[in-house]
Amino acid sequence: MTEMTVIGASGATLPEAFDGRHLINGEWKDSEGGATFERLSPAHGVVVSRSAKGGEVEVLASIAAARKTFDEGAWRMSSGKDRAAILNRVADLIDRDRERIALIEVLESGKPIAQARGEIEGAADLWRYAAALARTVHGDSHNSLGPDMLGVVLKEPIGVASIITPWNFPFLIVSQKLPFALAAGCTAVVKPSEMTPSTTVILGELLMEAGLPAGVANIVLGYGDPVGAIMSSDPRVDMVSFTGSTGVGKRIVEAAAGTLKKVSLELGGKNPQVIFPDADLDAAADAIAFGVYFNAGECCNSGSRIIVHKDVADELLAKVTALSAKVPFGDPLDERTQVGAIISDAHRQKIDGYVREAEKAGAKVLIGGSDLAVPGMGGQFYGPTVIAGVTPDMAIAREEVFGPVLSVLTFTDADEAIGLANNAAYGLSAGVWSRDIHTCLNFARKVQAGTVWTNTWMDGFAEMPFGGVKESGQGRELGRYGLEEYLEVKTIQLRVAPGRA
Ligand code: TXE
Repeated sequence: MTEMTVIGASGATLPEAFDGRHLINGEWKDSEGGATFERLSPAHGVVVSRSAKGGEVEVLASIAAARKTFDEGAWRMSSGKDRAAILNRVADLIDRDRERIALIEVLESGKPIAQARGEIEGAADLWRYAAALARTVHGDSHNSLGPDMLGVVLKEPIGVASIITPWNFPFLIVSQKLPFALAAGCTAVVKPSEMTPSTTVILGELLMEAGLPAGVANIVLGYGDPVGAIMSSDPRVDMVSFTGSTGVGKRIVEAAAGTLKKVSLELGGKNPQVIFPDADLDAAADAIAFGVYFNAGECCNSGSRIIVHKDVADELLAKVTALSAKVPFGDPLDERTQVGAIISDAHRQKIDGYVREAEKAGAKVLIGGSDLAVPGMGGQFYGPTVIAGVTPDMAIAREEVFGPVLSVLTFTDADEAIGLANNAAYGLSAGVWSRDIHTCLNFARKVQAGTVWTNTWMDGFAEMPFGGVKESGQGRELGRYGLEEYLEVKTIQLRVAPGRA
């Protein structure tokens, strides 16, 4: 690989553009007609990858390969032990290639290198966890149906899974889905976001190296239209697993309805954290700053909405604003950076639009609220932003901004806080800060969210199921539930001759 130097603030040398192709039935393929698309680094403004641009031909061939491989049965009937061995090998290869994967993740997404490394390590852990689950696939039996009947309940792989992923955590999110599908015995067609395709291509290389049979996992690069749309409607697909925007999630449900596919959706969030007056305000401020600036706020779990008791609002805001002023931002290749670039200029404008609208409606920008010029960088950055005086009627209180922007609302009693927390179409995650466990549990039971963090924010474990209620989605990833998503129940009823045993 020849090296070229780019003038980034870190002075790093960047590899030449990554060439990505489709993985169809175990073979690397260009698109028919040679169509490609390019990705500019959102931080550096240089071309970092060139990918084959999939169309109908490539997506139909991938679905055909996944269908044929599933129906032939070798993979779905393989032992959990054999599937686990492959998944564990993939995990080892991810560890081996961590730096290479992290670098491309940074270049395509603009996220800080330290956070990208954490993401790749977390992904390897998910492949290992799914490997362990592969050996636990089982149903149950019924021996109290009468003297001549025996009932057996099997858990079988659901079939061909379409896996469609977004740009914010490309390698982690594909690893929340694909290893669980494979552990269950499914075959898959995977489409990464057009913004961040390359680490999924690297994953494809690792799958082949680990010995995954041809056709079990296929990768098509390209856009939602036509690739994602066909993956959602084709009758040969049994299930769609999607992470992305709520709008596209709804379109996928419509597309899947024609053949009644199962659809699993992990969508947006407007995640509230409620801070009661007895909370440890230093710990809360730290977690709030981390939770809203992690991945530049481009995170479904972003703690973007603070609901703080009036008595401690000033003190908490002073702490959060001071931390916001110190967050290291800039070149994502700099080891110290904690807030990198915004994924695209269009998205930067969307973030700024929310901030300007809130200001017009009477909210107050305490810090940030504008683009950041980072010397030596060609990409787009937005400053860590805290907005106080937000009221429930403002768009910024209810809609997903997906940027480094914190909205602050206040409350006076617990019922009001819970009402404010539930005042959004989303229900992904929520947080509560108090030293009183009863306050925390009361909130945890009444808040409409898939995950509730108490006196902490954004911890994640392979063992703990993750997903949302309301318009944040349906279905669960991770934990045992993450495997169950890809399993179907089959009932076998046997009439046996009584007394022959
Ligand atoms: O997501 P999209 P985008 C939110 C966040 C962000 C907004 C837009 O608010 O600002 O979504 O981001 C594929 N059929 N989240 O535009 O469009 C697409 O190619 C099938 C929240 O990137 O939802 C990509 O692979 N697939 C979120 C994937 O869907 C289609 C993470 C996601 O793209 C399709 C990212 C179609 N009709 C954004 N159209 C989270 N939950 O974390 C597009 N796609």
